[in-house]
Amino acid sequence: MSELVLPENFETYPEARKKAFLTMKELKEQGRRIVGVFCTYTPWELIHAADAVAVVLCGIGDDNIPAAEVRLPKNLCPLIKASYGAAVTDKCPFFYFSDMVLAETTCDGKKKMYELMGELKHCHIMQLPPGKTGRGALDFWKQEVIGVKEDLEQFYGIEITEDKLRASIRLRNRERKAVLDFFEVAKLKPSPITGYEISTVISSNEFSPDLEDKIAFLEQRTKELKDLYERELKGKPSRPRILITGCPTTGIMDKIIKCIEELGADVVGFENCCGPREKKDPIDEAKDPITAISEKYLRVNCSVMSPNPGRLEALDVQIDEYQVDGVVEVLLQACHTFAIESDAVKTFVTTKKHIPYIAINTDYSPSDQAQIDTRLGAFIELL
Ligand code: BJ8
Repeated sequence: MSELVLPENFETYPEARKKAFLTMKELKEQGRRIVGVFCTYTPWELIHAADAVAVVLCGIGDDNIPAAEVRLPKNLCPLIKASYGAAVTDKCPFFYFSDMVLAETTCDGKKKMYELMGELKHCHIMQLPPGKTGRGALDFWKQEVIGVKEDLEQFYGIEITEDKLRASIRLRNRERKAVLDFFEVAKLKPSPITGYEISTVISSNEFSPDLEDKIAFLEQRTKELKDLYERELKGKPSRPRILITGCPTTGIMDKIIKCIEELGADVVGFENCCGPREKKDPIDEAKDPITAISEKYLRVNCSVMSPNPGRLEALDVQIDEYQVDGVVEVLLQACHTFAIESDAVKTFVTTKKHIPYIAINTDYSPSDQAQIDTRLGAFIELL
């Protein structure tokens, strides 16, 4: 293998980014296959069955936006701009060292951005049907899943056997359960974990590529938190409990999640792709693997699907199970699908669940932080 080089600007990077680059470099030096992913629709089991490591690509960072705006419009979702900006400037260690990218045509902005990203490295783009229930939607999506399998096989010169797929489904279902149990610790009242810790752990790519290590870590942390609750917190008063919904919040963890907790409430749940959305829904291990994988991922409740009634059903359950006092909807700038759904979400939360709701429209820049603090502070006082 030819020697792996780090990006030109490596020495100027912050320590955390340097560390991630070195970890990924080591992985490549060990000869591991690496596939970059973005979205909850990604059929990870196929990547795992190809003996490849799936890494979540960076879609955060206000500093990644200017480079993206050279080719992308300013009035575009910051997640999309940051994803492209981090890739094109060699600031995302996961993109830099991935062999290929597996992405999906979710919203219009993302799918057009992937055309530009495809100029940088091989991007396999799965075509997502516009709805889950439309005639032929599942058959169409299943063909796309088969297309991924074939591309991985051709790209790496390997065969993804049925046995490998079945083993990978079983392992990922165990991982799902461990992640779900970790999320559900916050159902305890008062919650023994901050929403900020939940977000940090879940969005981390720092786990060992061995999923067994990740499962063990999560099981251990879940146990510690339950013990902490029994020992010190049970019976104590709880702060107001917030559920986050809307767009992914990894890029605004400090701006929104930390801010809510510093203002005196606990973020206990996430009804977005940073929460248990797909973890609650294991893959059927008894079925033909390709069919089971296709069915599972088509069930994801994302606003890019029309219609998307499953999202309100999930909100209904989560608000009750996590004993939620108020809902904060995060709408990233120019995200039309979540912005349009927010009207139905607000009506549902306030008139069916009878709890307060607030929508925060924002991007990755710090310029609106003071305004957000004021609005969230007033909202929390209401609870
Ligand atoms: S399954 S939520 S991870 S698409 S916020 S880029 S929709 S304009 S991120 Fe998402 Fe998959 Fe859906 Fe989840 Fe577009 Fe909206 Fe930006 Fe978005």
